[in-house]
Order: sequence, then C-alpha cells, then structure tokens
Amino acid sequence: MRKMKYWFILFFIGVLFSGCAPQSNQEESNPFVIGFCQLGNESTWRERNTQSVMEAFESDEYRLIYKNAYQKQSEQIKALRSFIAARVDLIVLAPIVETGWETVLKEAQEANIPVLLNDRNIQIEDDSLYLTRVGGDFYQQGVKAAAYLNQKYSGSDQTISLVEIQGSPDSTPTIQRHFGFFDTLDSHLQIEVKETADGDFMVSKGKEAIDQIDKEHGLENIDVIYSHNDDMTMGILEYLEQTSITPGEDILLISVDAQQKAIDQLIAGKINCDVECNPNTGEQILAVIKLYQAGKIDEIEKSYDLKEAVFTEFDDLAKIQPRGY
Ligand code: GYE
Repeated sequence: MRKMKYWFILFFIGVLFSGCAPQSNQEESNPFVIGFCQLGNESTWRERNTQSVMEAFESDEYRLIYKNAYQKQSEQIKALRSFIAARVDLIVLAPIVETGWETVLKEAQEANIPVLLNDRNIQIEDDSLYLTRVGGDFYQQGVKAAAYLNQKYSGSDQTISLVEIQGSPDSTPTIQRHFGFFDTLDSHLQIEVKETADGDFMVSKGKEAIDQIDKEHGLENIDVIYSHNDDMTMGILEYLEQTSITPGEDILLISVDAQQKAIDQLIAGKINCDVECNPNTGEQILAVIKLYQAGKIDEIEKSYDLKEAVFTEFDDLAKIQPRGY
C-alpha cells in the first residue's frame, strides 16, 4: 500500500513537470511578436523613448521588430503594412502626425492585430481602431509652461514680446503645447507674439529658426522664447552664445522635456523653466500588453498619461534627481 502511494506521488510529480517543460520551451520558440514603428530619431527624448520600449520587451517571452520611419508618415504606413504581412501579434506605433491613419488601421483591424499608440495621439472617428495610447499629457505641459510665466510676471504691466518655436507640424505635442500654453496665460498679461516658427523638434532647426527671427525682429526686442522641446532649446542656446544676449536674463527661456542637458542649463541659469515630458512609456505599454494577453481587454483604459513634473528657476534646483537621459 505504502509503495503504491510512493509511486503515485512520483507519477504525479512527473505529470506536473512534463506539463511545465514543453510550455516553457514553447514560450521560448513561440514568443509574442510586437512590431514597433518609431517615428524617427529627431531628439534625445526620442532616443530615450525607443530604449524604454525596447527594454520593456527584453525577455524571451517577447520578440520586438523595430522599424524607424525617419520622420515620414509614408514610411510608418509601409512599416505597419509589413507588420501586418508578417502577422505580428500586436503593433506599437508612435504616430508622427495626428491624421491619415484610417486606412492602414482598418487593415490591421481586419487582420486582427491590435495597434497600441506610443507617445503621440491620432484623430480618428472610430476609436476601436486602436487599443490604447500611452504617453505624456501635452496639454498640461503647455499649462505648466504658462503657469511659470504667469508667476514670473505677476503684478507686472509691461508688454511681453514672445516667440514660440514649435515642434513638428500637425503632431500632438505641437498642437497641445500651443493650446495649453495660450489658454492658460493670465488675461492681464500684455503678450505680443512676435513670431511663431517651426523647429521640428531638432537642434539644428531650433538654431536656424532663432537665427531667422533675430534677422527679422532683432533678439534685443524679444523677452520670452517658448520652445516646444529641449533639443531646439539647445540649438537656440548655441545661437545665443554668438550674440551679446544673456539667456535666462535678457531673454527668458521656457522649454519642454527636461532631459539632463537642459536641466544642467536650468541650474546654470540659462533656462528659466523646463516642463517634464516623460519618455519612459515602456513599462506601461508592457502592463497593457500583459492585460491583452490575459484576455482582460475591458480592463484596458483608452489612454494612459504618464506622471510628469515641472522644474523652474523658483524651485530648489539642488533637489532635482538625475534625469537618467
Ligand atoms: O517632446 C520631443 C520629441 O512626441 C512628446 O517629440 C514627443 C516629443 C518630444 O521629438 O522631444
């Protein structure tokens, strides 16, 4: 009787292990395949964002196919079609602009491949064409940038001449950072917008834009530059170095992203306010995909805004933790 019990336990353990082993082998040889289409590598923020997504899917359970679209929507659409043809399990898309996605998203839906938006958003009538969106709250970033200016000029009745250097046209951060900012400026502030220029979120184009504005208006007539990202701000600072203007004093600089290089300039007094845009979307994307794999689709929210801070000259700058990128 005892012997039988012994054999039974051994048999049971055997069944347990035989049940486990093939499954883990299967996971290794049959990973969940994700097609990740990044919009480009225009900025340091973008590089960190790409890394964050890649790091999240480093385990054997997943295989990530990465495509860089080098700033072209047509390349993004091509990449999505190649993912559909390869029958990936899910697509992660960082859309460069907001419109023009219907056709390709319908193709993905017909192939039963969910599309998750990383970072920027899209405008679409049928929101069942994407699973969710993970990224920063760009409108709030504009709000925070204006709140700094409201504080800086509170009680002042001087006319403030302002220049806005925008990011890539038709992209969500450009649209939202603009409206969040102008919706929030105190109505008593005498703002005169001297120029709105396009800097495409790039160092070189930020520098070019400010060069052009200097030629047209003379920078000595500008009080504030609102730049939609740190890379363009770096280009602006490079340009200002060749002039007699002292950034942070003669011209206030408001920027977005809060990468380490820009925070260093905030500490040095050359940038006055830097609003954080969180590039670390990877972890939240992984969490959503886990829900999807577990069939818990109704637990997935339509949008996940990441936590973000703001750093200004009024803060105790010694307390800022290293930014990590
Ligand atoms: O602020 C900028 C990048 O889409 C939020 O794109 C992103 C923006 C980010 O090039 O640096």
